[in-house]
Amino acid sequence: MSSARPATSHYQRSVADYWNAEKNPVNLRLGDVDGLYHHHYGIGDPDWSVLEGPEEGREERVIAELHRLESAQAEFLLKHLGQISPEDRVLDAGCGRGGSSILTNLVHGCYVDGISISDTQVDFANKQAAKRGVSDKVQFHLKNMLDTGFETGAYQAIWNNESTMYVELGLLFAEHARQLRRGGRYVTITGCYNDAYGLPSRAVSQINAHYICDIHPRSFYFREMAANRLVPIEVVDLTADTIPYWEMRAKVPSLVTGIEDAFLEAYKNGSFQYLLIAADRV
Ligand code: GPP
Ligand code: MG
Repeated sequence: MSSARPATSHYQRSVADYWNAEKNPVNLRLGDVDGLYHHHYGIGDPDWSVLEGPEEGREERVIAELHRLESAQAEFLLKHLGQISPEDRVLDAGCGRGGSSILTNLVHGCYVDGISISDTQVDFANKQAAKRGVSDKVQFHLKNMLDTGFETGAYQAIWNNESTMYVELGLLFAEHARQLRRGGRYVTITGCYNDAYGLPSRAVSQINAHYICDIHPRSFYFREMAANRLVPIEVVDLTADTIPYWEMRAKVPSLVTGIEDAFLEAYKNGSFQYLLIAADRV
């Protein structure tokens, strides 16, 4: 597998095409608030009063509020990375436009590698790092998270923020275990389908079709971590914390992408769960 051509299958190339073309206002306008461009959802209690009050400025108020909830999600993930020193290297697998990577460098001052199979995202993220003057420590690369070519044992922490549903978990965790040093930390925030519900519900299947992804069952995460020297230390069910984000997002016509009702239905019927899983590399 060559790093110069990171999308190695027809499937991966179709995913790269999606992200190379993607310009959703819900991502770009939220990112414009403070220059942290996220590709994940929000958690926490929204301030519903932003929808009230004068119509003038309402859209900006909701954008700022949704962005605050998405940043809260990234900060929550970041809190689970464990001790990170400025000399440490961390890896953002499926970095999107770079928001989580830049935030992690802001908080810890560490070296961050972000990787994506979308060259548009990698270029965008590197421009953001340059704008902030952190390109010496935060670098984005066109790479496949299943075969990065990065050094073995070089990373203190690795995370996937809503990007595991694009890959086979067994291959992913084997590569993460290789790159993490012993005692390092792996964290994911992910949407998974609930084994206790059964197989994927219609709403889960609609989410898969919308993003061209393959949402895994909850059980696969633990099975594949256990098989790859990743031992869970914390599991947080964020389902109830993310529903209000979707309820607010669904109320803003200029931001909706059409997938909001499927998320709300999937979370509310119990077929889909939003989880943080943190694991130690042993
Ligand atoms: C959000 O990206 C994340 C994904 C597309 C991966 C799928 C996630 C699941 C939990 C199933 P985004 O911020 O680009 O999405 P949107 O454009 O809808 O805001
Ligand atoms: Mg988004």
